[in-house]
Amino acid sequence: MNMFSILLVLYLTVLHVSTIPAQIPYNPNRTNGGLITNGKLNDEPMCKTDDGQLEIPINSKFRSLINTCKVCTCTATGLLCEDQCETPPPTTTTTTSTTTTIGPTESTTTTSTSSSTSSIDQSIVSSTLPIGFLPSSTSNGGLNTGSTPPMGSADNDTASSACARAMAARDYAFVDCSEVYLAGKRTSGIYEIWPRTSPKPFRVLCDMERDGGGWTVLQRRGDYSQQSNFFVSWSSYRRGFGDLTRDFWLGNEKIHTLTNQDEYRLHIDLEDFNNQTRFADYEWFFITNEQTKYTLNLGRYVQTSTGGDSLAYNRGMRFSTRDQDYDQSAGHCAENYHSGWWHAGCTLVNLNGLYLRGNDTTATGVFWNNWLGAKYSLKSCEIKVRPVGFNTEMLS
Ligand SMILES: [Ca+2]
Repeated sequence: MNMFSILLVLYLTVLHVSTIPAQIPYNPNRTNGGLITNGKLNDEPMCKTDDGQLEIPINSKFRSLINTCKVCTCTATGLLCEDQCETPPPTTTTTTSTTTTIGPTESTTTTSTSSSTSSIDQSIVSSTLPIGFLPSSTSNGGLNTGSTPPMGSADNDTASSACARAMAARDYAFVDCSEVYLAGKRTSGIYEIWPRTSPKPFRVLCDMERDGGGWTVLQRRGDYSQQSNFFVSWSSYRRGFGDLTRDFWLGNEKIHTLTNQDEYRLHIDLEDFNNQTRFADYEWFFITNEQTKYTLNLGRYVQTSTGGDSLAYNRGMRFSTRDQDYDQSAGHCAENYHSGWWHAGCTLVNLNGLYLRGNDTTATGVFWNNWLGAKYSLKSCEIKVRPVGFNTEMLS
C-alpha cells in the first residue's frame, strides 16, 4: 500500500467518524413509539444528529451521503448504523418499519404567498444536508405526488443528492387529507402527511365524513373533560399544541406549509350547547410565514354559509399571542381576549379563547359573534381546509 492509499484511508475514516453519529440517545420521556395512536402534538419520538440539523423518526432509515455504505436506523435506544457495502447497497426500499422517512428539521422557508411547486425545490436545495434519507416503507400506499427526482452521485454533489433523496421520500407521502381520502382511506382519524413545502412530515386529524371528506383539521375545541390551554405563547402557537384526539391547534408553521402548497377552501363548523350547528365557508385561505407573522389571507365568505361572516374583520391581520402583539389596537388584544388569533382591533371571532361553556360576561370565550354574540362560549368548533379543486365525483 503506497502513501497515497494510506492517506486516503485515513481521510475516509476521519470523514466517516465525523459524519455518522454513532449512538445518539433517544429521549426516554417520549413514549408513543412513533405510531399514530397518540394524538399529542410535538411528542414524536425522534433521533437527533449531533449537529441538531436532522431529526429522524423512530423506525426510519437514512443513508450518509458522504459515506454511502453507511445506513442508520433510528431505534428506541438511538441510531444503529451498519455498513452495507459488504453486500450491494439497496437501491429502493428495504425493511419493515412503519413510518415514512423524513427530511431536514428546519429549512430556510421560502416566500409566504406562493403556492407553486418551484418553491419546494428551492426550500430543500437551500438546506445544508449532510445526510440523505431512504424511504423505509411504502405503507402510505406509494402514492406519487411529485415528479421523480434525479438521482445523482452522492459523492460528487452532496446537496443535490440530499435533495433527490428527500424528494424520493416525499413521493411516498400524502400532502394533505384530501390525498389520503383519494387513496381510499374513508375513516376520520389521525394520519401522517407531508406537505410539499414542509421540511418534515407530521400528523394531522382528517375529517373524512363532512361534506365529502378529505378535510385537514387545523383546530378543534370541544367539551372534553381535559381541556388544552389555548392562552399560550407565540412559540406554542408556532409549533402547535393540544391533542389531535381532542382539542388542539395544529401549529402556525404547519398551517403555513399546508395552505401554501395549493389553493385551499376554509370550512368552520360551530356548535352551541343546545346542539345547534352553524358553519362558515370561505372561498380560499392561507397564512403567510413567520417573518410576516402568519398573516391571514382570506377569500370571500360563501353566502350559503349559515354562521355569518365574522372572520372578514380579521382579514389581512397578523397573528398575535399573549407574548407577541401585532394587532391594530393600542391595547393588547391577545391578552384581553385570552387567545392567539389574527386580532385586528380586536375580533369578532375568538375560537382559541377560554373554554367557558355557554353564557359568560367577559367576551373571552370561544365565540363567533355573528351567530350568538361575543358573550356566548361555544360547545365545539372545527377549522379545516381542503383543496379548492377537490372533487369526490372523480371517484365514481
Ligand atoms: Ca396592540
